[in-house]
Amino acid sequence: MAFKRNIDRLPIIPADAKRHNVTCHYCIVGCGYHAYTWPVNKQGGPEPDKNIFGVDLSEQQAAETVAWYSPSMYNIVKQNGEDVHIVVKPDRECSVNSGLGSVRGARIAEMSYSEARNTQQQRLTDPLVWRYGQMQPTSWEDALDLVARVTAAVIKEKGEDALYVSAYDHGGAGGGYENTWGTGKLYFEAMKIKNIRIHNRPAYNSEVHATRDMGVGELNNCYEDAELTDTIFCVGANPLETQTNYFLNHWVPNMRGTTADKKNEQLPGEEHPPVRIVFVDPRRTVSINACEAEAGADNVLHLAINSGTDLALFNAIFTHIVEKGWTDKAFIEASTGGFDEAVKGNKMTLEEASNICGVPAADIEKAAQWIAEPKADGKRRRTMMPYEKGLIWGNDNYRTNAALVNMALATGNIGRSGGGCVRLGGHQEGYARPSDAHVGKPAAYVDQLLIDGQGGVHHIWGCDHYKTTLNAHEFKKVYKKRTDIVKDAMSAAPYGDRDAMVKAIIDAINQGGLFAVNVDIIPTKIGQACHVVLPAATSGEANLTSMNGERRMRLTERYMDPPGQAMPDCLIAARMANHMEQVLRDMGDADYADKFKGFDWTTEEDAFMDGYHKVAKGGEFVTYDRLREAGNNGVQEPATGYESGKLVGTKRLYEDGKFGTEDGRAKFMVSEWRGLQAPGKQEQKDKYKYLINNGRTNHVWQSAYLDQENDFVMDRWPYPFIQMNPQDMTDAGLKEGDLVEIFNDAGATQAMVYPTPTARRGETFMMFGYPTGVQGNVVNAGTNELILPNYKQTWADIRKIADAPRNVAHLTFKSQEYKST
Ligand SMILES: Nc1nc2c(c(=O)[nH]1)N[C@H]1C(S)=C(S)[C@@H](COP(=O)(O)OP(=O)(O)OC[C@H]3O[C@@H](n4cnc5c(=O)[nH]c(N)nc54)[C@H](O)[C@@H]3O)O[C@H]1N2
Ligand SMILES: Nc1nc2c(c(=O)[nH]1)N[C@H]1C(S)=C(S)[C@@H](COP(=O)(O)OP(=O)(O)OC[C@H]3O[C@@H](n4cnc5c(=O)[nH]c(N)nc54)[C@H](O)[C@@H]3O)O[C@H]1N2
Ligand code: SF4
Ligand SMILES: [Mo]
Repeated sequence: MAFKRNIDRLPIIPADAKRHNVTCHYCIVGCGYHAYTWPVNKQGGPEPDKNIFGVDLSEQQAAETVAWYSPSMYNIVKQNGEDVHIVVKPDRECSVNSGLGSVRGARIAEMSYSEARNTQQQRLTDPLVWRYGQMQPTSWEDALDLVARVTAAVIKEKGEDALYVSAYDHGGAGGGYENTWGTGKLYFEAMKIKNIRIHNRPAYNSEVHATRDMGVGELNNCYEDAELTDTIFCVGANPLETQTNYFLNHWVPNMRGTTADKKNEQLPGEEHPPVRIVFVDPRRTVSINACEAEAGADNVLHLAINSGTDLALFNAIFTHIVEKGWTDKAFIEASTGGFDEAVKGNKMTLEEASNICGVPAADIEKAAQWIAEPKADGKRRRTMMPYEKGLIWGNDNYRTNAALVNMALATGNIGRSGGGCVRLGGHQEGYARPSDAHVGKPAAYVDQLLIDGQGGVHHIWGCDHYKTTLNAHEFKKVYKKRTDIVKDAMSAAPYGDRDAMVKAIIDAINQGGLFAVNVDIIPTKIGQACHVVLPAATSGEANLTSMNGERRMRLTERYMDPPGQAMPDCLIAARMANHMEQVLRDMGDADYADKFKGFDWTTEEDAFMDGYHKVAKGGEFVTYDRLREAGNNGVQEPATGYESGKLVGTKRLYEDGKFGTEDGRAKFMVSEWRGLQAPGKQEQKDKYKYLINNGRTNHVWQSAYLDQENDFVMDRWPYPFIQMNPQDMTDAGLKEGDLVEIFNDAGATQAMVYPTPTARRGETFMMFGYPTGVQGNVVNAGTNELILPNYKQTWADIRKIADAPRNVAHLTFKSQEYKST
């Protein structure tokens, strides 16, 4: 193993170290951490009064002690210009994780920018502009002036529709209401940008339109519901690897029976049988393995459906539940509408579904029983239905989402303890923006318009389409060509002559060029095509608010300095607006300039008070001070008050049976099965041999933007893995670790073969968005009617490129499953 952390011994955290509240800025779960910092020339001692834990560290500590931290939780960073030691360790008192870290979160410290210890030296420290044929560092003033002059010239000449924007809807790492508000106010209030897309999909729309149209917000339960539930019906998700501590701290205890007291206390007078779990996923995941090990194989059912056939399965289960009379009639009557139409429209027999989904009818029937057959005491089962990207990036997204919510409504499992039909989630969330109504529905397919030569300026905030979009091969080909036209024009113009430079850029845009601005924390792949790169501060380097998958809102307090001149995104947006105002005034358009007023923020808190505090439901109760007091347990949104020095929140949505529709009734939806719906999918399936299913793995966070500079991760995954059935490998002449090309009509990419005996013949699973092999290259351009991508349904052929290279030689290709003890 080449992997080293260069740690000999670690300093003891002194008793007087500063402590900051931190919400992990990786996944949606939002585990609570504390960042401890203290001067670099000091350290604590083993005596109880000399260390932060107040215990005698010369004694052996117990196995689960909190008086401990790992090397990955340590670093040396700058705080107000001084070097300080930092330890970022999980908080035992946080109800989300109860002290658990994960293979991602436990590395927050070592993934920080450190000049003293050389970690994350890739971080951007200064604004960069294209000049003399390369990217050169410059001042904010210079970079923003260029951005504003080009942007203003283009929108004055061609209108605001010529400004294209790609912007996260979460607000950067760790979410951030401040940052979505900053960008939202700029593009939706000062301007009315229509050609805008979100970080993970090629348009500005909801991932889960249907549930919202039915009146059911997608984060409607709380993590405790997983401890109280009788059955979990988990769709297209792999929570051990992707919502790790939610799974470990709230699902597993229920499987182990350690939540029995909680059940008896909160749900008295009913039977609490051992929890059962159904997984709907074409592939066997380690989550399924873990559930079998923890709950017993008899209590776990894996419906290994054919890729993209969830809708047929849900309609069959729905139909069966209705036929058996296992619906919640009182709830349907009191709180919903459209039930009879849905029953009629979605009728599907177990056999029909079995044919489409490729799973035995008896298993579908069993799933229906586990979901809805009354318990031995005659009481209704409590069933939770979590879902994520296997459904969201799956075939016929809108209808499939509706079909799942139909099941949850029919069984009365929304707004009820132990229930919920919920997204498991991706990042920490932090959406607060002015209305997006002008964008329209369906929203513009931004990637396609860019490929078609539309747009003059492109602003990109914290996302990297080169790694993460669909039809990525084609996108990159065109994007490079268009941005090169502008680069060549810029190289030919004298940089110091601003008017000549802007004119050269505009002329190039008129010849089909595109001027691109990238706001990020590292040099990205798409950034290589950009003309201006702006360095953002990230979580921990700015104050940042966000909420997790149970709407739990916290403040992550700034605990270190951002690298160099980097600034929080909200302030970058504000400074961009200030420059736009100035430039438009210089151009003599005072009315337009006035629209860019109201960005006089100097801190993240200013952005928060202007945005979330004013526009969010319950936002008026929430301030930084109150969140600071609320600590790592924060408050569950929406806040409903501030009483006796505490924020009051909302544990579960819809407990009163009133939903988010005009009449307050949740709507059932007709959602008929119509095969592989997105253009080109069925043809691809017919033409190519392998399903290229794709998604995530435990160690890696997203497109590996930080992991790519972390030895621990790059040692394990120098290349993205593609899991293959060993017999398929033999047939294709492949050995473990070999590099293969994956190719189809949409494009080609590369991966490393990982033999996986549980993979079905002809079905592979590849890591998505990896720097050394982009799965999105082979995802075709087809979307659903609301422009939701269909990343998961991709088919291609595979051929060998090379034997396992040297940096693969040390890898293990063992199964990642574990046995029950
Ligand atoms: N370790 C780690 N955790 C993460 C992330 C990360 O990068 N790394 N990213 C975060 C983000 S942004 C997100 S959005 C979430 C995503 O979280 P998940 O949705 O849990 O992750 P994925 O691996 O994308 O996909 C989940 C499963 O969908 C299955 N699937 C594929 N096709 C189908 C289908 O047709 N039907 C069904 N039912 N299932 C199918 C795949 O086999 C896969 O096991 O993870 C978050 N958590
Ligand atoms: N094939 C395939 N494609 C997929 C998916 C899939 O399952 N399969 N999943 C989709 C999903 S769910 C997601 S979420 C997307 C992810 O797609 P992206 O959002 O494009 O990918 P990330 O790696 O999350 O990229 C985030 C970028 O933000 C930067 N960044 C991090 N923190 C900050 C910050 O505080 N400020 C700023 N300005 N920048 C910051 C990082 O350096 C990185 O370059 O991929 C989507 N694409
Ligand atoms: S489970 Fe998610 S939020 Fe928790 S530590 Fe791991 S990455 Fe962070
Ligand atoms: Mo995501």
